[in-house]
Amino acid sequence: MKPRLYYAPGTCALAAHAALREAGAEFDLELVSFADEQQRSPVFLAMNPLGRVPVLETEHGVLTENPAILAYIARAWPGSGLDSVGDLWVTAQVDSFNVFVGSSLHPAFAHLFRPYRYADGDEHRTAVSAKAPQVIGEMFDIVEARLGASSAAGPWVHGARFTTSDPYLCVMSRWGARTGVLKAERHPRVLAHLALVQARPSVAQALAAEGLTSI
Ligand SMILES: N[C@@H](CCC(=O)N[C@@H](CS)C(=O)NCC(=O)O)C(=O)O
Repeated sequence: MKPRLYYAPGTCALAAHAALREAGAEFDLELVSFADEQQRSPVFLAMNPLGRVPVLETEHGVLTENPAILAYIARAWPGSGLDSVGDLWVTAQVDSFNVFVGSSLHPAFAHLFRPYRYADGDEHRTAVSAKAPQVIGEMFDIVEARLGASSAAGPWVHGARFTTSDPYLCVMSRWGARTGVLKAERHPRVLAHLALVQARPSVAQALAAEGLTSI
């Protein structure tokens, strides 16, 4: 059975989408229309009770949560450019970075885009959104320093090797650039990394398939 990725354009599902292409996987893409609230349909909620993409349907079952999906993709296509399973430390670093994105950077954006999850009432929601750019900026400061440390070895998050951390960070950086939180003078390495990742064929193809252009 071919894996099937449920996605919505430009969301965090873009990371798994690009990773599947980078791995050379054959897969099906299934659009989940947020405009039609399809992520809250009973069929979708049966796969992911949180009502969120990405969801990856595999021969083993249904998988949710970006860090787990990205780890699965990297391990399920051995020999692909993403496979780092043979290297214990690289794999641990990739898992660490991806969990940081999933548990800290991404939720900081959720405070900006979806404040209703965190507070009731317009005044409180406005306050939640207003605080978010500061927190996101501080998260990107950590990423900026991280890219500085790995830049001697190569252009990617983990140095010379392109890993799932690169498309995952790319999604966050697209949001950071779009919202103006990323600033050229404060986050030059993050923005340079964004341009490089978007130019990578697997990512460029994923963007095109989702009807998106580079930022
Ligand atoms: N922790 C989840 C978060 C997934 C997530 O927040 N997905 C967003 C898109 S970026 C979504 O589907 N939102 C739909 C909604 O909130 O209705 C993961 O890492 O996979």
